[in-house]
Amino acid sequence: MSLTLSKKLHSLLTSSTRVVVFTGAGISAESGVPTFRAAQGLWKEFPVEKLATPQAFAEDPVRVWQWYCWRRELISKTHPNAGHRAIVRFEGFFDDFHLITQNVDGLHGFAGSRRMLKLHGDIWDVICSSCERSRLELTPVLSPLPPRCQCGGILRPGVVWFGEALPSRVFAAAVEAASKAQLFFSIGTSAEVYPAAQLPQIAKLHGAYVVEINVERSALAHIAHEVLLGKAGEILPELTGCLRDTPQGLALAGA
Ligand code: BJW
Ligand code: ZN
Repeated sequence: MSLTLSKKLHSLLTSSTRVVVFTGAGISAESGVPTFRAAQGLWKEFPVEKLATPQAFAEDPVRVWQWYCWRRELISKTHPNAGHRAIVRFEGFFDDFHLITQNVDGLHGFAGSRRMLKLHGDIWDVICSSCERSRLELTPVLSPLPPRCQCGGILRPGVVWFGEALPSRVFAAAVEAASKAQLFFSIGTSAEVYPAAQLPQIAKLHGAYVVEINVERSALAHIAHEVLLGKAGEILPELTGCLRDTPQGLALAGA
């Protein structure tokens, strides 16, 4: 695939210092992690209200944990792809760069992204429902289920379910980054889940140039200044491939 950059995007890529990348499940699709809302997505096979709500966990923690163990095992066999790696390169290009992700799979971190705002938590964290202590638990399949904390409380996956508030400091930092961004990329998200889906809107309202990268137009496409249709793992390396460091700052390769 060969990407032709618009003049505007070309100019913003070389002149912007405040850049935000906002990702969803589509960035990990090429690694083999299922997305949520596609025809073969997670929600088509498993009803969300039975698995990703606090009510579902209260009703049947073992059922919920079985689903999370299955996903943890699946994700543990995957690797970051060219899209994740291109975003790591972005971090070095722009003075004030923020990666905001809705993903819980950890692949951005495994690729080498150092600073991330994780809006929906992390599937590798476990939190005690009683004492609220949290810890990283990298063994994919836990046994016995449900796992228990040393205080005796039931441990839960460290993710944000429907009806739960996003971590307030993380969301506030994401809103601030979106508000200050000159260039905002929304990548591989259907932009249907709120409040995360407000971020591209906030960025646009504050003057950012909003670019969507997706295999199909999402719910936010109508507000984006540009939609780059295609796989994130193909488009993102083309974008970073255009850029090189110069002593004066950024330039386009070959310029
Ligand atoms: C590719 C590709 C390739 C594929 N390259 N692209 C209005 C305002 C505020 C809230 C609400 C509201 N209306 C309704 C709500 C409530 C609710 C909500 O948004 N519901 C909507 C469904 C309508 N929101 C909430 O409940 C949130 N909490 C909340 O609002 O709290 C209020 C509160 C305040 C104070 C006290 C108490 C409460 C919480 C939302 C939590 C979402 N959690 C999940 C599960 C996380 C854990 C887990 O993984 O198990 O997060 S749901 C799921 O959706 C997951 C994702 O992060 C999230 C977004 O999905 P995403 O990433 O966009 O994936 P897909 O599958 O939808 O899209 C993939 C895209 O990739 C597609 O577009 C493809 O085309 C594309 N693609 N291959 C590029 N190769
Ligand atoms: Zn505890």
